[in-house]
Formats: sequence, C-alpha cells, structure tokens
Amino acid sequence: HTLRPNSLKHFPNIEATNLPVPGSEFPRLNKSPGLYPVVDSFKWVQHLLQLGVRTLQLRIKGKPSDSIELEIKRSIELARSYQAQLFINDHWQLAIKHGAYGVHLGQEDLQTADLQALHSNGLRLGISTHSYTEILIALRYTPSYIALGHIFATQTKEMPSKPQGLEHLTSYVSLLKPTGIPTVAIGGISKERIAQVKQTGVNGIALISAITKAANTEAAVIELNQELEAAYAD
Ligand code: 3NM
Repeated sequence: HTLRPNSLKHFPNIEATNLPVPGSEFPRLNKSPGLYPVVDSFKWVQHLLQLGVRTLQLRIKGKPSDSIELEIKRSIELARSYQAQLFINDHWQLAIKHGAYGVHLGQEDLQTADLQALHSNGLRLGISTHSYTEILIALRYTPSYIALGHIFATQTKEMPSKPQGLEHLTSYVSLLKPTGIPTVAIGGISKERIAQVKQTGVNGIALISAITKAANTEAAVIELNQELEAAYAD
C-alpha cells in the first residue's frame, strides 16, 4: 500500500526535517499582529515603538557582524520594555541569547536553525512561505504565525517567484483558518492596498517600503493603521 496516490506522484516532497520535539507547538502570539513593520536597525525599532507599533521585525542584512549583536540586543531590550512583539529575522542564536520575543525564518533557515533550542527557550517562530508547498512544510512546525508572500510586486527584495496576488492570499488564509495559526501578508503592500489585503481575513500586514520610504513615518503609521481599522474583515 503506497502512501502517495499515483495522481500525486509529481507532488513535491513536503517532508519537513529538523522538527523540534514531535507534536510540540511554538508559543502563540499575545496579540494579533495587525500592522507589522519590518525594519533594519535599532533606530527604526526605537522610532516605531515610540509611535505605538507593537508588532515588528528586525531584519538586518549585510551589516558588519560586530555591530549586529548590539543592534539586536538593544532592540530586544527596548521592545520588551514596551511589551512589544519583536521578531528577529535569521539571527536565531542572538535572539535566544538575548531573550527575544520571537524569530522569523525563511524556508532554508528552517532546515539549519536549532528549533529545539528556540522552542525550549520559549521563543515564538514565524515562517516565510511563497507557495502552497511551502505552507504545507511550514505547518509541520506549528509556528506562531505563517507569512504569505509576496502578494504584489516588490522593489525591496528580489523574488524568484511571481507575486501571489489577492486570490491566492484569500485561498491560503481560508486554508489556514481552521489551524488557528495566524497569517501575515507581505510584499508590495502600500497604503492604497492595505484595505483589500485586510479583507482577505489575513491577521497581519507586513510592510517595509510603505514605512521606511514614507516622507513622514508618523503620518504613515497613523494612516496605515486607520486604513487597517476601517477595512472590513471576516
Ligand atoms: N519578504 P515591501 S517580500 C522581505 O515574500 C520580504 O517573503 C518577502 O517589502 C516575502 O513591503 C519582502 O517594501 C519585501 O514590498 C517586502
């Protein structure tokens, strides 16, 4: 008796490796992510916390490694004092060392990070996905949230895949709803598009350029939050 029906013989391998304790789940978020800015420095984290943002990600790419630990440490400590949900992208060792709220990992880092250590230290885990297959893989880890990207074309990161669009996002959100794992949309989301993204029922909206390229950050955060609150969602 074969586990994979014939019609699925070309279905990609969705075996998840590097699973932490079997059956274990990563801790839940304290609150629904809502507006979820992704920024690349302590200065940005500080500024956004001062503006009332309570879910955010520190995603440092291409900086000298001696400055990274200090940025991460200070960000974690400040976020904690605001009781904010700060996720550290990639640097899971430093996230554990400094007691981060959570870590955000891509599919590749998922294979190499010490998930057992993340789990036993009580860190939350967010996972990036870019397809149905990646969602199935992410589900095996029962993460704290699943990011769905990229929804629209983005200038911020080079993406090997095509934008998913709102239709795929809607399907993925309904697929994931029964699991109770919160969803986060990312990629090309602007103030003008935030309402339609929210209407898919997604729990969080991750943004880079809509925040970091705005002429006035405070006005951008206020307007993005207003758009988010005004939007109808299931
Ligand atoms: N990850 P902006 S899209 C960092 O799909 C990142 O996984 C993506 O930036 C993914 O809001 C993306 O400026 C860039 O489009 C998001």
